[in-house]
Amino acid sequence: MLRSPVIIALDWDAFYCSVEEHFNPELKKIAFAVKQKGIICTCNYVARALGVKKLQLLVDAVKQFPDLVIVNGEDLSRYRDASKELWYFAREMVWGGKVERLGFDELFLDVTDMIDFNIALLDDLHVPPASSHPVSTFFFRMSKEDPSVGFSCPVSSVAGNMAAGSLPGDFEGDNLRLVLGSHLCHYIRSQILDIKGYTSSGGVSINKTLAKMAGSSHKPNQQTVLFPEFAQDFLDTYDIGRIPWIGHKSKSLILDAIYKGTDSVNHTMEGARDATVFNVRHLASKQLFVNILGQSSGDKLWNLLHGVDQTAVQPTSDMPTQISIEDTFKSLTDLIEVHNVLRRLTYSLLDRMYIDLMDSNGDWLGHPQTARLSTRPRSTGYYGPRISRSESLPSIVFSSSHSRDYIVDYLVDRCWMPLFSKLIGDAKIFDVVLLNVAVVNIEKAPTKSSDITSFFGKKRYTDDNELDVVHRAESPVTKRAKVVGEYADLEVAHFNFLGEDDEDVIFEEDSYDEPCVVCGQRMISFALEAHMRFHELGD
Ligand code: DCP
Ligand code: MG
Ligand code: MG
Repeated sequence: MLRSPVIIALDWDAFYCSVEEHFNPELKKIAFAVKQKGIICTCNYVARALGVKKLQLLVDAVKQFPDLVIVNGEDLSRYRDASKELWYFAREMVWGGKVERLGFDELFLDVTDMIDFNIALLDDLHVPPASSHPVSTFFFRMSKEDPSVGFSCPVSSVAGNMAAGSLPGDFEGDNLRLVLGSHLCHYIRSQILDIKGYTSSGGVSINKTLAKMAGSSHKPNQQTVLFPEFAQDFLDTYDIGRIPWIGHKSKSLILDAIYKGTDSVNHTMEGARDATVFNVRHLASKQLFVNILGQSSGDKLWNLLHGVDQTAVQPTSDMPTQISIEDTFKSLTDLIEVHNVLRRLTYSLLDRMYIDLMDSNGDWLGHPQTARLSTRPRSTGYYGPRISRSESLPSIVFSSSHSRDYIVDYLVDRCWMPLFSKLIGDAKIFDVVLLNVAVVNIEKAPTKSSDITSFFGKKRYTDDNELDVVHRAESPVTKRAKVVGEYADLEVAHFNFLGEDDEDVIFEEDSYDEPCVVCGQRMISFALEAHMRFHELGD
């Protein structure tokens, strides 16, 4: 019989807040929020209990909750580091390291092998897998080699919550596998809490989407298993916009198609159109989805509404595929300013490269081949397409015989500025709202020969350049530049609307140039997308 995978989805609770609390435990007791520019990007559960909402506008939140403590979260370094540490820690527990990261605070764990192995042991033991045996306990092995490593759990009850409420018809096959999965999820979450101090919400099911949705149905610090027989009932109550991977655009296209030609004026209004999975499934068809979204997306989204998601957990590699740093602006028209911004971004980019691509001996683990500069002309709007230009990354980046300042200046003058000129063309007059510097096409360094000489055909400098050695040793802790936004190898789940200095964007009410279509609040255009999620999330 073909067995379904067992997937665990983990999402850290109020993640940025948890990281802040980690460094300052006093914060645990008070209501506080983390802000990025004009938005509350998250708030702790103490604040949520008072009514503060994720992605609420900062001005609203402080008006409504004058005692709310605000922490500036525009420097992502600590969140990124904590995220990595938790990922590594969770990955240690999963056989074959089958762990995929999504954004900073979510992991998907494919624990199918671990469950298969333990189910075989369970079968050998002839432990009655019937719910009539509430005392049947089982030692779940976390190691194939060492039978003493693991934990005890009851096989006749589920750890945590059950989505859609009830026990399945039987405790066999996939159901039993998910029961064991729920105990494994509980064990992994407990280890993370006990050893790393972070709470999480966990979901367990037969695919990534169901596991993720199950996980977010009971928060914080809880977990939920979703048995396949209840999946459709569970999904049917959701708004389609709450299904992961269905974005605003797809949702509007789907609703427009379903309600096209409806006489009712009300139906043209977003809120009045029933967008539940149940309704959409009954009013639409797979063909309609394909017609409006194209074959592959149409198929994929239609399947998701039916709880079918065949995407495998793709273990995230230690080596990012690209590293990029960006900042957004209301308007940038001056070449000297562009130069200054590029310098600042390049310092951050180099720091990021030292942290992510260099080992503790200062040897490069991977070498990006290409430098890419992207921008977005203001004329195409704050969500308009990015335009990019690339060229070979100068190998001076890997040099240990030049100071960091020298490398930054070299990159800005010889790489980014020429690329910027190409991007703006002959016009000379420009107005851009985004600058993104990236290193891409990262190739793994040849094993063992961590000596980059052979790789680049250059003489390798053996470190007597103190400045550089000091810089690199220190960079993870003291020399972190403020990283202002990153679209590294992660499929970033949300729009980061970061900027380093508020001088780039003036947050006076009258500079809020776009109204939110739902609440009418005016705000910086590039914060709109994140703010819309606030409305989507509802209460
Ligand atoms: N984040 C962000 N911008 C967004 C959404 C989120 O910067 N538009 C950041 C802040 C969050 C982190 O990403 O702490 C994780 O996002 P989640 O949606 O998982 O939110 P939290 O972890 O904060 O809260 P929850 O307990 O609801 O998971
Ligand atoms: Mg979270
Ligand atoms: Mg999350």
